[in-house]
Amino acid sequence: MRVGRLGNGHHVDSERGETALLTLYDAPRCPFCARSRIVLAEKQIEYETVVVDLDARPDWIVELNPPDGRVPVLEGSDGLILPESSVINRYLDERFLQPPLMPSDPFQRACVELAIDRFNDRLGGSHYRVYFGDEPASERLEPALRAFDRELEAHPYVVGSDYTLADIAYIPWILRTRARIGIDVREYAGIRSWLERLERRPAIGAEIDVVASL
Ligand SMILES: N[C@@H](CCC(=O)N[C@@H](CS)C(=O)NCC(=O)O)C(=O)O
Repeated sequence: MRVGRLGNGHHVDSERGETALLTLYDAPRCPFCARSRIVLAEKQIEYETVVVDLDARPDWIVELNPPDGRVPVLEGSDGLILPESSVINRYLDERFLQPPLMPSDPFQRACVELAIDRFNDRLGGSHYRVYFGDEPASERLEPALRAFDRELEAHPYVVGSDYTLADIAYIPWILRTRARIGIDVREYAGIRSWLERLERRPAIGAEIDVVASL
């Protein structure tokens, strides 16, 4: 791995030391970035990482993704600039075909889109309310985890029987729940089995290492 430093002070990691066609503006602690890191790893795409300091957000990231400089952002050497983890992931899935992370059946595909669209309502919103100290976990997060657990007891992945972008959309918060919120998600049997299935994937293993290093 090559580690460099650009003139404006941000780090560049290149997985294989070759010229990268894609750059991910990234932050290790950011679960939205984790979604795109996982897809890039699943598809073994070569890319560079520019780590953005979320505590001292540089002006150039605000210019790249106005109005508030959120990460992730994917940049291509062909001029492509894409913000939004779910948009980035759909683009990567269509541009790099293997392994496919969307079902071929149109209805199943719609279900994956729905699960990703509803992430905030189903889990993300309650996760952040507890994380920011706005309410206790018992209020909405624990019921949300119980509902998620019931779904995963009914089918092995977030949508049906295959691993898709929907699993990748949820797993970063599940991996961060214990450290951020103090809930051991393995107490939920359905979530535990799902985690065990996902942990066998090197792309998820790499994200587990990121979480452990935070
Ligand atoms: N909807 C965006 C959300 C990205 C996001 O909120 N990223 C956080 C870091 S985890 C961020 O940059 N927040 C802006 C801020 O903290 O000012 C996505 O899916 O990519």
